[in-house]
Amino acid sequence: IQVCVSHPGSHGGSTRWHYEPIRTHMSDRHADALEVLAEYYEFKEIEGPCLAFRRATSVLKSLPFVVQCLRDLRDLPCLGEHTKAIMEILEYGRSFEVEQTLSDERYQTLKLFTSVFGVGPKTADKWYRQGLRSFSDVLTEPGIHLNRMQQTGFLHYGDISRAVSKAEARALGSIIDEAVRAITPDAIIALTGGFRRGKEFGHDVDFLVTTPELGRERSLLPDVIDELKKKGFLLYCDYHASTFDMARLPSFSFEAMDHFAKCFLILRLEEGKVEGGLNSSEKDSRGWRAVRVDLVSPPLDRYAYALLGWTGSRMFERDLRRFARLERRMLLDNHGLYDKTKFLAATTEKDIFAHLGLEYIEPWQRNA
Ligand code: DCP
Ligand code: MG
Repeated sequence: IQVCVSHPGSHGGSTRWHYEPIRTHMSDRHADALEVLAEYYEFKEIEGPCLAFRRATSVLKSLPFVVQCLRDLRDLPCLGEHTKAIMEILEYGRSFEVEQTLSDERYQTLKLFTSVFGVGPKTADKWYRQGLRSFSDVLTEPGIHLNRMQQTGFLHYGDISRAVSKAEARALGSIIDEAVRAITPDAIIALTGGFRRGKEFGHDVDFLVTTPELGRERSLLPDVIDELKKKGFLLYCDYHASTFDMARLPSFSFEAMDHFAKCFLILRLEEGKVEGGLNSSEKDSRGWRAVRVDLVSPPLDRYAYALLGWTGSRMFERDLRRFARLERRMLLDNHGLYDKTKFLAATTEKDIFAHLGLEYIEPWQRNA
């Protein structure tokens, strides 16, 4: 989780740094190029190269300098054979491999279809194999059945595919705060996800909500959802009750969702509630927009683990789990940290880093 390399500017000295949100035009360009290739393999469901490109993207994003020549790539971890695209950009100003991918019909179509809320790579691929290439193809194809999530995805497509700003996330924070406190005044609420890491924009807004009373969190979300509905904020709700079982050990699979109660929402956000206005197109005069919001409700004794897990980034979480497993012979996931079968209690994220024998890493340092 820490990149340890020789900085090109230093003479053989070793520099350590964390994932940091230091972004430059050039490193963005290289990282974006590799992300396209990662996505290409993701759509092909070939995990190895997909993960390798994502790792390489993370390394590039974490560099405190701009990659300007091949020498800068020397000694960097995780870049290996995946430097071809970067080398092409450095040499010719563009990458042929990336351009080829971007003009690939299957890539373009899957990218388009998976941009709809509720449409994953499997459905997108199924539609592609049926010969569908555009939204109108999908919406007019007689044999296609859209589930409720996908119908909502198409209905609010413009709003949901538009980035959520920090000001909008703050406004939603107040709405959630008010709704949760109307149910239990002593609730504990935290902003998680990309906005907790200090990102300026996100695709949704993630919150953790719980109560000091153990067990009460199991029925908290249904009450909060009712409250949001009563206040006219709720456009869509997909609620999953808790299936959390204290006795179950963490899973090895990173991608598996945790078992806490959670809901995937679409909320109506009024212009007047957002400082500086909505992040909407100029022509949009409705005065409101739809925003994706996730609420997760862990029991208080697992709160720190849920907070760490939901703060991300995904690659940071993956690396932290890998570190726990390989370096410490421990198991970490959103529910807890286990040394063999012993659960290690934690009330804060700092406790978890201490259990792992790591220095505390601030949320803004977990960005790549
Ligand atoms: N997460 C997880 N397991 C999942 C989904 C998410 O552990 N199956 C964690 C890692 C993510 C965090 O939750 O960083 C929030 O998920 P998002 O998809 O909302 O990702 P971000 O908030 O980091 O980015 P953004 O919402 O801006 O796309
Ligand atoms: Mg998010």
